[in-house]
Amino acid sequence: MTRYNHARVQEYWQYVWDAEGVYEVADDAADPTYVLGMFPYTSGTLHMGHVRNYAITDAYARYRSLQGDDVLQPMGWDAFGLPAENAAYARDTDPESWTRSCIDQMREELETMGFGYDWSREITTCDPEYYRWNQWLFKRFYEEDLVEYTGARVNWCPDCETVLADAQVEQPTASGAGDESAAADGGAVDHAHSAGVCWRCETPVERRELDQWFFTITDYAEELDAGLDDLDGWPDSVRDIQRNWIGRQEGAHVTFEVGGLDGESDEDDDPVRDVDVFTTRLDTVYGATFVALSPGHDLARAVAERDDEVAEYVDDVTSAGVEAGGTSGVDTGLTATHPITGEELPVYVAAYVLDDVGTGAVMGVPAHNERDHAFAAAHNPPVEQVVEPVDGSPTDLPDAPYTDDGMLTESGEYDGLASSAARERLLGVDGVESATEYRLRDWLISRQRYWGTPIPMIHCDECGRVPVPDEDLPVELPPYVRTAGNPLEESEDWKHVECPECGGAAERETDTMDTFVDSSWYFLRFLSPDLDTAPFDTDRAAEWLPVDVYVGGEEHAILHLLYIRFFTRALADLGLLDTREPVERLINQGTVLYDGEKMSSSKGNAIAPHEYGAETTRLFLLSAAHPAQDFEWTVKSVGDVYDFQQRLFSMVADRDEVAAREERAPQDEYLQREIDRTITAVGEEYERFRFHRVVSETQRFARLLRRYREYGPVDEATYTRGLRALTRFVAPMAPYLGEEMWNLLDTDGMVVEADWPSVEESVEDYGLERRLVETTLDDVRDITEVVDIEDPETIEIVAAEEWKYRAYEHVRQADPGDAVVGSALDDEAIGDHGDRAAEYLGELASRAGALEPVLDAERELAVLDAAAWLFADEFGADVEVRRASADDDLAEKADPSKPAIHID
Ligand code: ANZ
Ligand code: ZN
Repeated sequence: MTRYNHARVQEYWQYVWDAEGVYEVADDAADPTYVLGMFPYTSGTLHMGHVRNYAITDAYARYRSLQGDDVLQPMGWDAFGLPAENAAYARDTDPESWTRSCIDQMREELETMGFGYDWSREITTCDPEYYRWNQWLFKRFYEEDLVEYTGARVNWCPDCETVLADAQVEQPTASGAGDESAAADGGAVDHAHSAGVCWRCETPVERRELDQWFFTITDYAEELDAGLDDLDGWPDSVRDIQRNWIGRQEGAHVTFEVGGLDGESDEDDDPVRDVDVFTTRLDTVYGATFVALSPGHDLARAVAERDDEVAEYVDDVTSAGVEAGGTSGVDTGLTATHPITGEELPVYVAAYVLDDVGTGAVMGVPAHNERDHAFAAAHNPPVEQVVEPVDGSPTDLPDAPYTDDGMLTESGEYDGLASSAARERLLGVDGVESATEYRLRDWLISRQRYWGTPIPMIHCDECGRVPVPDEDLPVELPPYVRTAGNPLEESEDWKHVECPECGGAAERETDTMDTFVDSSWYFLRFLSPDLDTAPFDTDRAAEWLPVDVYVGGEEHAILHLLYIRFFTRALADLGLLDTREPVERLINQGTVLYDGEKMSSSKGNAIAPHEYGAETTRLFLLSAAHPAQDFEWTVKSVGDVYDFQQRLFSMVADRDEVAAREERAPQDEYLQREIDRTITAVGEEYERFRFHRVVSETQRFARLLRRYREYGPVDEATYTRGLRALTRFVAPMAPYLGEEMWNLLDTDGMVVEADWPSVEESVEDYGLERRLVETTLDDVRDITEVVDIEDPETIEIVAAEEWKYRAYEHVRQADPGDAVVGSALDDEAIGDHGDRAAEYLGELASRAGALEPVLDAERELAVLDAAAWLFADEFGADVEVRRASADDDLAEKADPSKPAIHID
């Protein structure tokens, strides 16, 4: 047997692919297909998760390319980020050198794996030519009011010494932080309003009040939510996670008139103010016994101006002296008039009310809400029940709130109404307006770190915040200085500039952008990577977008995948794009496990992608499971895949030793059909990303080819057609093997440039055909066993009489309730068979709903005929295939798709 050694051929093929530029795609491609794997963070080594991600992407890209598409599959580097800074600090180097060396190593590893990237489009986010466009886009967003600079109570990681976005604050996990991606899938599923840990280092997050830069993603909350309904090509799980994160809430704004402000302050000449609260439980409005404001609420700040107690409390909360979400609060002494009952309610400032949720104010209903109840228990407001269980069952009030819907009580004219009906009716009342709020909050993008894109703003005492003029972009990072804080703060030369407006002394913004900004539009840069007048070419984007298939890990369900949807819309509104959704089809790959745990370097159970050979590894990763499934790495299965590669190779390599014959034989028909069937099946599996099924189809087909060859001399044309198809089945997953096999088959050109094999005769019903042969073989096996015939001499396979197929279709296609037996008997071809027909029809009618489709009479006989050699081969007997006739004693036993069998 001739051995295949991919380590020995891979460099050759890489060289040829490269020399011929086979993966480079023209900008103006006729049939553009954009297949993209999430570009890697530049950690330095490729881990198994990467390889799985890119093996999936590459297999599909190569398959589409065989199908004739012009496939763009680019690769680049998500090169900014804190880990590089930490590594540089620890190793006494600088983040740039560190990152560049990581990139070189990872690029080489990717090339070894044989992925077909268009390297002419490589991009690196830490290149000034790239991040310049982050700055340019920031400025366009700024002009469109999509940027806000505001003081905020923010999440601060004391260990990373930076602010974190909400989505980067997680609930602590048991396992501890791992590498970048391992940490990211801890599941930032809920908004972390209070206690939480840093997604990267799991240090408990603190709250700080800082001036920060935000992208106002909330402007798009409604659209981002609604758009999910149309993303049919995305996994439901990701859509659900996003929907939950955006958190659309239907409810109402209720307006309370707050008095008691008059005369106390000169600045406050407005004696009453309207305060809107947001509620999802308007039905409980009669039970409101207080109003609570968030510490950041305008009115709370106004009161703090003149009330020391309130001022102190607000101060404590913002400086993290008071835990958010607790029951702390302070009475403002103000009163709010209930818009319906006219009652005067106390007004508190309370930490459990969040600044940026709803209106930043709530009506407190202690009887029906947990947080309000807890707050009321610690302060004075009474608990007044206004909803009771419909079935009259008791509640724990006033000790515990009753939070379910029910029937209204103590609610004036609304008594007796169900909660849901009351919510609708109350919307008509003065002071109440229906409202939709979103839990999503604005995207905090500033980071007090070095290794990111400098925010292109200048702070001037005279002019305020002034954008850096476009012609001065990029604002490049100054040389790195090793310091515990933010190196940009230490770069005096860099920091001090002239104000672009007044020419006076001013200072640069020293915050850099969240690196998720870099990855929010990188897929566009690949389309025109060298363009120096704009971030991307708008016309080209119109050709190539949306991305046809995007492959990556589910840990990005919120952050990255929400940000690219936001960016795409913002860019469309800037007139730069004409599409509003970036990705048509999303594939989330599952996790590679080892001993039941996620394989990762931080767990010490990682296997290097090359340990078992690059190509064997990628083929194994694809064959082991559906892309979305987690699966266990087992050495034995890797070995099986290696053997599979060897078998395929030797079938082609040893082809000359196969004996050929001139005249056609029945098994040639069978093989022709099976080639057509397998081409169809494999194509469907590729299209559905079921690479594990591609592998099993390919294995099955290879077995058949070997059997055909061993059965006797082959028909050379048919056999070669089989081998050529086989090669193309496997080439998208094992590209080196594919090229070697193609080459040995004396085929012109390379398999990467070949066409997908064509089907000679349509095989719509290939599933039925295969099943017929399989079940008939099984039946013969059963019979030989039961009757204990060791060496059968003859096997008769007898297909049913033709009228039975007619009867079968009659019943199968009848509507339920039809008198099908009678009407079928009216058909002479059936009716002529008298009692036998009536009896058969009755039997069919009794299981009418369960009748599977079957082949027609002629097709069934042809399929069995062509498969006869398989029976002869397996049982060493003469095989006769024929149609039953009426006087046949086997006729009674033969039904459509269930031939009668007689063995001697
Ligand atoms: C009155 C009420 C009565 C509420 C009741 C609930 C139950 P959920 O509950 O998560 O769907 N809310 C509104 N704005 C808030 C803010 N800025 N900070 C904290 N809480 C706020 O969210 C909706 C509820 O959250 C709202 O409905 C409001 O309390 C509270 F029996 O209003 B509800
Ligand atoms: Zn100025």
